[in-house]
Amino acid sequence: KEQEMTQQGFKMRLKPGMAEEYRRRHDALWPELAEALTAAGIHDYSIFLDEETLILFAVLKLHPGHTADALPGLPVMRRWWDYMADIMEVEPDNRPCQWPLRPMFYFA
Ligand code: RM4
Repeated sequence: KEQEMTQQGFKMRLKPGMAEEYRRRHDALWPELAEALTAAGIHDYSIFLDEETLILFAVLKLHPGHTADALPGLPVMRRWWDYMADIMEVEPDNRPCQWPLRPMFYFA
């Protein structure tokens, strides 16, 4: 069977008035976090903001054999989530509230 590229979409939510700060922090993504995402098999990762609802729409691709499920156990991921917790809606442990999105269309 041909190995398929997996694509995932999900949403998160920004706190009001934080768009510029969110953008600033992601423009300066920590190199060690970028390395961890790449090592986990994540690529082509984009986040868009719906200014009206403050929904952050994320879409990413996962290489076959990815280890994205292990990311929450990495100290650098936890440090990033702690750092972001003041500007995003988060769970009690500071991971961002995250809602999966249903794939409806893909055009390659
Ligand atoms: C996001 C949030 C996500 C992380 C990206 C890089 O705002 O923390 O969990 O994958 O940053």
